[in-house]
Amino acid sequence: MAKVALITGVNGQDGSFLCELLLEKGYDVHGMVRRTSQFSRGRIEDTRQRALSQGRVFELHYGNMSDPSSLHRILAASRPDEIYNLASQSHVGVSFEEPEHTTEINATAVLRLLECVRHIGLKARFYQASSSELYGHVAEAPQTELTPFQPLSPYAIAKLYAYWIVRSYRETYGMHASNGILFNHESPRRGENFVTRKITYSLARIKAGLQPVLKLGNLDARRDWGSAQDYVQAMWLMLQQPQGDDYVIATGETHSVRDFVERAATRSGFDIAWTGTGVDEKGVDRRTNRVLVEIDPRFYRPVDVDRVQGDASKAFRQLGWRPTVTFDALVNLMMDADLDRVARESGGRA
Ligand code: F7E
Repeated sequence: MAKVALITGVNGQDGSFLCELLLEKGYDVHGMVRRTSQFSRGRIEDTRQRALSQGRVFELHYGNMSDPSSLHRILAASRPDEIYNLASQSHVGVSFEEPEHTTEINATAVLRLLECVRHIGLKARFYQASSSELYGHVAEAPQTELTPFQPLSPYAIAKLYAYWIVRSYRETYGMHASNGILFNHESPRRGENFVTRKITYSLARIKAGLQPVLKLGNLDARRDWGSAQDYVQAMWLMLQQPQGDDYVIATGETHSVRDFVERAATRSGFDIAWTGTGVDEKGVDRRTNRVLVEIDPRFYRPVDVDRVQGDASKAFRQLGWRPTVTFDALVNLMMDADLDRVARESGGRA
């Protein structure tokens, strides 16, 4: 019998890669999607059509992390062996504007889902999408599973609750439940309001004459950026272990937003030089003197995590996991995908 997986947030970047991975591994896949007024299955529709044409099970269920009855219904209907909780209000900046909603989805709803699993009496293994944001005001670098958490944003504080409630259910009820403390992970499927995708999409549009300039906030923030496709492998590996546990998933390299802009600009045929400081800083194309990047204080956060760099030695050792995509390769593949996409969107004019 095929194993059954349930993915919440299946239409997100990670959900879309994970459902492809699980279908390849022979799973029956169930996904929870929110009902919205607009079509919200863009990232998974092709995979779903392909799966259905091959007679595979890839079922989508309308539900909402705020609605216990929908969680109950979906769990009872799918009876999963593995649950991947990827549903989240995933934007750290937005969490300062919608702190209660963020807490509801990223904290309370995780407890709600765990309680539903327990009450139905499912023996499902549970993966929780935890985050390097937990480290916040970083106590040490690089960060491991033992580094103290000092979260800064409403997003991170809600995710910290989720982290602990998952550990509590593991320890109290003997659930096979794991936290994947994932550092930033990107792909051409990343939402356009995250900095990496915003950079590659905007540069492609500037190149095509569709956008005048790229406006950014903090250029000096450093992140450990890996490939989303690599990271969903780690999620699956966690649930194949004899016991639930918590793992850092990261590349171990740290780069600034500025580094990302420079590499993406080079890939798209610009040669960027920086002038000015603070809000007056600009990124200028050396060849044409054209301003490509400006600072817009609207994109500053009230507080920002400064230096994120993970040490995934435990995952290397215990899961046999390894990142396969370097920083340069990641930027290049995202930049190339957006250059292609914008060329298609603009009917070849680019
Ligand atoms: O920001 C700076 C911003 O929004 C990265 C989520 O997946 O990873 C992600 O959270 C950095 C920050 O990701 C802009 O201030 C500058 O320092 O791409 P981001 P994030 O906040 O690191 C963690 C691990 C998660 O768990 C989250 O769910 O870039 N930055 N200028 C900007 N960021 C944005 N979004 N837009 C700007 O214009």
